[in-house]
Amino acid sequence: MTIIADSPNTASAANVPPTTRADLFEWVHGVANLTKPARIEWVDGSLAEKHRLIDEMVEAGTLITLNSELRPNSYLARSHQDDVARVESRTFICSESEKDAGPTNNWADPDEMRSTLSGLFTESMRGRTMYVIPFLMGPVGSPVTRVGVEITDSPYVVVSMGVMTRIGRTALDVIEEGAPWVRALHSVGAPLDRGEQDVEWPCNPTKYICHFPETREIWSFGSAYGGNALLGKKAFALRIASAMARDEGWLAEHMMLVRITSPEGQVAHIAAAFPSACGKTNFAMMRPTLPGWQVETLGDDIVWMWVDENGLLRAINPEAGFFGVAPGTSDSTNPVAMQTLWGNTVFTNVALTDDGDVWWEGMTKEKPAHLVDWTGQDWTPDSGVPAAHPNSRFTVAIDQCPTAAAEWADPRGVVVDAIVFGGRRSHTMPLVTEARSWAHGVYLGATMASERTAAAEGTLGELRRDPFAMAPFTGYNVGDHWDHWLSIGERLRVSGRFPRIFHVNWFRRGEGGRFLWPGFGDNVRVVKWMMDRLAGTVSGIDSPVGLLPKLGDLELHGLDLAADDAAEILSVDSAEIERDARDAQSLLTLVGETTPDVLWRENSDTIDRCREDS
Ligand code: GTP
Ligand code: SPV
Ligand code: MN
Repeated sequence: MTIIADSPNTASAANVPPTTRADLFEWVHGVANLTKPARIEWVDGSLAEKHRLIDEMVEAGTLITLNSELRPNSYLARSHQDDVARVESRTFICSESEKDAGPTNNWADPDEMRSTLSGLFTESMRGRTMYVIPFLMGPVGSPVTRVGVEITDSPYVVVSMGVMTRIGRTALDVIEEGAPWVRALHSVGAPLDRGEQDVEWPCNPTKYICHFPETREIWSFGSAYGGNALLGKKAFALRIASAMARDEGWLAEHMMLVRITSPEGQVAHIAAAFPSACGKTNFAMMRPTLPGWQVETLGDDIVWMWVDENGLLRAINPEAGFFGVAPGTSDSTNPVAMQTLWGNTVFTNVALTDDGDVWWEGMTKEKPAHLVDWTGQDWTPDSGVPAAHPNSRFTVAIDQCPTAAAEWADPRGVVVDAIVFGGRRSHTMPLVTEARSWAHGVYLGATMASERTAAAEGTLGELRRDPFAMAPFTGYNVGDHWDHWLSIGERLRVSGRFPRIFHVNWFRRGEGGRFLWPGFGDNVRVVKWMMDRLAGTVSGIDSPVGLLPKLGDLELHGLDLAADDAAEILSVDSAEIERDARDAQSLLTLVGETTPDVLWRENSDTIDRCREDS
């Protein structure tokens, strides 16, 4: 780490920053002049630097050191109670024209927002260190790899960015070579006066997460949590990158990425888009219950895809770590995650056990008799509140994942064989269905819906349309995003190798609200059907939502699933699908003239099929 100066105003010629890029140097200096930090540090990504920052955070009470015998080199952070998830209502797309943001984003005039933000950022880093983090999204040498620089006044963000992305010299070298870079400015918005005692989780009740797609800029104020603050993630790798991808002809999507190998050696790469807290990490780390099947992990949250010179859809994971949902993770649901978390992990908002380890709802069948909950209060099973926040998370490097594919960082990426959409739907959508064509698949993605989770503010369980699981993440007009997917389809005609598109629903419920499908490792049974479809060894049954598996083609052997439940979960009720298709029309109408005609046609075809069916 290079420490430039105690104060930006005393920066001397001897303390030159580690860059020759005038635009970078000037930006850093301009931000320092605005935010007035006590000092500036250029982050180099070294282990020594990480340990120093961690030690400082332990000293400040931001991190609690876990029992090193149980969880080596691991820490617990407790956030402010009002800073626990992404804040979609405070997230803005500040494109020049409101139409470019589209009706599903919060738009704000870029000039007005710049002036609001300039006010908020004025002296916002007073008394704090301003860290400059060069970071790379994607492996060096990939055609879609992009670089950014995050400025932040939060050491928690620096350490987290170091796990989630490639920070420091590697990224700076790419900038030095002349690559364009994304400006990502972050402040917790909690200036410290001289002698003032800092709090454990500084933040500000006023929050703004702002994106300027034309100038490829991010300004984030007031939150230190997850996607609000780790700007390489949702802000860059999805909102800004999706706008870049539209302009440059590729795709930036909210997806996990895996390689599947069957016992017979059939290999496929699957990319799946599920909304937040709807099963991407669990799919990415699946331990299959069917013997001989293998799932290797390439990514769990974000995928960047492009059509290569041979007309094949290739994909990389631009991240280098997992920021995964803790609750529900256990040795039975996700043993691979439990192994990944053996050490070197930062946990945020989970509970602390009496022996200095972590716990969250669903980790063990039996609840511990005593814990300290995520708010720092004593907790017992009678407390009547969750011990871990429902959106509590772990931050850990991909290299710790025992099932990480060797190619997870291959700049050439992998060829995508299947794309899967899915959401949390208590009813209506079957366990799995296959799209009839690329256009029908784009329609399924565009109209997908899911019940709200704790990953963002909002009413839990409320059904909302979440096109491509990108509702909070598309940095431009959602209708143009649909059109872009259709145009990618046109380009795949060169090879004719269209990934098959599926829609899944692990979350259908039966009487009493119980899940009909066991999920997790048993989802491999659905994957097997997809692989059989790719190999052409099974046919599907036509239905209004697409092709369904024949009951006999879904491997249910060894599963404790009542015959009625199996039939129900694979069934489609035309009346329900028709109601859903009509409901989806309000989104197509809202998006208005930007909605591609093809999607209206797919919608009316769906309704026609429902009519024929009933
Ligand atoms: P983000 O990180 O917010 O984007 O979430 P994600 O899509 O990666 O979701 P994740 O895999 O972390 O799962 C979220 C919650 O759903 C966890 O509590 C899981 O235990 C639960 N879950 C995941 N897969 C399944 C499944 O197949 N069946 C059931 N019933 N629950 C699941
Ligand atoms: C999500 O909400 O989809 C996440 C967590 O992956 S966050 O990084 O906070 O966006
Ligand atoms: Mn996510």
